[in-house]
Amino acid sequence: MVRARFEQVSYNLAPGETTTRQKMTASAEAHPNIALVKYWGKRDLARNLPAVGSLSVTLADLCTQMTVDFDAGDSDRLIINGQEAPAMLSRVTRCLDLVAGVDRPCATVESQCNFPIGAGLASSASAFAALTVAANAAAETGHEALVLAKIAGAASGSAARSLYGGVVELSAGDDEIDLTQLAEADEWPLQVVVAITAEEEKPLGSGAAMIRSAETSPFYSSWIERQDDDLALARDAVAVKDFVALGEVAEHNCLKMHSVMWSSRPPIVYWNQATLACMESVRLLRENGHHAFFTIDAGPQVKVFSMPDAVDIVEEVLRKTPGVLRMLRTGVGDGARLIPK
Ligand code: 2P0
Repeated sequence: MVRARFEQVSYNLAPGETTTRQKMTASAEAHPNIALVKYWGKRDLARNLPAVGSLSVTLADLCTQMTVDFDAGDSDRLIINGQEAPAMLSRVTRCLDLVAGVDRPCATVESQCNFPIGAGLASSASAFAALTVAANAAAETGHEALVLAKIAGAASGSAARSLYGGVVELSAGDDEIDLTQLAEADEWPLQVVVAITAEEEKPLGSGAAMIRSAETSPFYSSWIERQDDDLALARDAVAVKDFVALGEVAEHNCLKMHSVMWSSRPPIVYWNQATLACMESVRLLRENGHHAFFTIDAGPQVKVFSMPDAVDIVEEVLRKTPGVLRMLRTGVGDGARLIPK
């Protein structure tokens, strides 16, 4: 376990007067997660409580590294991949307040992300999971993982799941969420190939899109009502490592969520032609006897799950699919953790 570093630094208070305070800093990394039973809809907007439970797989190779430095500057700062990022700052500030209290010193937060941000690859999940772990260590607040998950979830619903590795279920209670790790990262060697079909940021953020769906889609209420059935099917499939059963419920749940989006007013369509072409490629793979299933989030990228014996053919078929720009390939990863700075 890497501990937060505390350095003694001097601050000038007034001309000629100095004092010594602790400089509190720590770094953490977290991976995005891909939901197979999706979170779409909020029960409580102010607290960002999800309307439904969800079930996800944490990825191994996509990663956000976050350094939190409570450096007692005049205001919080956020730097993402070397650039000042004021747009996300208020969410970061609120998250730091929840971890370390509103009386905390101001912080400089630096984030490095090795995959596209805001493009339907759950970059906010890995970001806020890493942020809570780094802030918790830097401020020595000693919160346990479930508390950090709840704080991360208040910033970004899916971020709660990235505190944990492997296969994770988020339960949505009336008043708070709960999290259960259903399988460890090394328990089931699922493979994920992400087909990138567009690199730009999505036109509508998922938070606003969820609100629009709840207010306007005629299918929203049945989406909510059926979610527990899908969660039970997915949980059972994970328990016995039934890839085909997991794939069936995952594709069904994904298409149901997108039906809610499409039937919103105005419609929310994150897909492009390559998204559809990838779905067809997966169907053809299955027709040829290869076990694979897809899922798609609030963006045009297609995530294809397979077992190790099929991952090469999945990658080859997706590479040849019209409109696929590039691919990312990964296995199942661990939860958020501290790293050396
Ligand atoms: C999920 N998504 O379960 C679903 C599927 C996108 C589609 O969670 O508003 O960025 O910050 O709580 O976590 C993306 O939504 O939403 C998401 P907020 P978040 O992964």
